[in-house]
Amino acid sequence: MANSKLNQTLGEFIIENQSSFKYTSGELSRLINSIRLAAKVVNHEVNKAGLVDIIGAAGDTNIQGEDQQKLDVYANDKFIQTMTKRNIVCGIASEEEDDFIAINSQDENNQNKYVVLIDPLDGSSNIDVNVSVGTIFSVFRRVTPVGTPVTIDDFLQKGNQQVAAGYVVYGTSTMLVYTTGDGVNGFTLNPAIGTFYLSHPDMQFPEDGKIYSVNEGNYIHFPLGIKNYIKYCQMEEGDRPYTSRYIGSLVSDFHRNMIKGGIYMYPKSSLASNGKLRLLYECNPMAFLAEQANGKASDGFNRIMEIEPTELHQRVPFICGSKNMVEKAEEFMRNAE
Ligand code: AHM
Ligand code: MG
Repeated sequence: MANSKLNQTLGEFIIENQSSFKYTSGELSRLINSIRLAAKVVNHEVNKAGLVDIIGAAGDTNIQGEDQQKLDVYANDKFIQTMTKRNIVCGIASEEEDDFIAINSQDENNQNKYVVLIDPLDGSSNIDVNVSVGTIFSVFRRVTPVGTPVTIDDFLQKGNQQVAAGYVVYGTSTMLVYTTGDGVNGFTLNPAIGTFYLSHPDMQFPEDGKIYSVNEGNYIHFPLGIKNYIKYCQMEEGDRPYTSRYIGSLVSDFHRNMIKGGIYMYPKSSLASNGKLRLLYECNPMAFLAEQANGKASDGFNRIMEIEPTELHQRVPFICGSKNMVEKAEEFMRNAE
């Protein structure tokens, strides 16, 4: 891509690419714009987290007499508020909420077509120790008729029906990375002026990688196929041993692996029969991004995006990253059956 593209702002990029999206009502563009705005507000708050001793911890009252909120609650409120107030979508499901939220469900005139599923602040246990966290989002067209209240069916769609997905990583710099099904592009926030710039056009997972990311503390509880694959990663042969890197923030581990080449695994274990990660808020959007970036996402046997969801907070084992690495892990899973 020509260097001039790298000066493009996210706002310009959205306008320029709106027409390449197959449903060109502009609604999806407004939706990405609202996520961009909420991301900036949350970024500002995340960056202040280290000041907690000075401005007060969650549960305290701040100098303006406002209650300090936990950051994950704050992020949840900001994303929901932004999308609701601007009347952008017809429904939202959040990892932080027990049930989905119907927007203007009584309003027969609600013509919005999209629902959003969001994990507002993933990896939030990392905040206290100044480690990157992220926001993950997934967008579907509703399946029930426009103008009627949204139902659970609008949210329980297979990942292969997603029209957009992305994440924000609040890292050494803050980035918004998303896809609308036409590749993956990454935008870096210039905090001085509050603008996202296209910094990583057409992101691609290398087909092979040398990084494996898994919580090895759970090793003895993993299925045999995963144990064998981990041993394979550690074996001295060819380009192995691989390097182990695990931040414990899915967005950051995924982001690094997409740039450098690697595999992320959160398998099932004898402690958690379906692993930990949520199909709808975490795995589906990351799987869509991975496939759009020439990578792969699997539960060990099946493509993540073909799993039929049965409930909002469903968990699934998750293996995601460079294509050849994921296929090798799947081979180990099959051979251990
Ligand atoms: P969360 O949604 O409660 O933040 O949990 C999801 C996070 C992922 O970001 C991360 O990859 C994983 O949990 C880490 O879990 P563990 O500490 O069990 O390794
Ligand atoms: Mg999460």
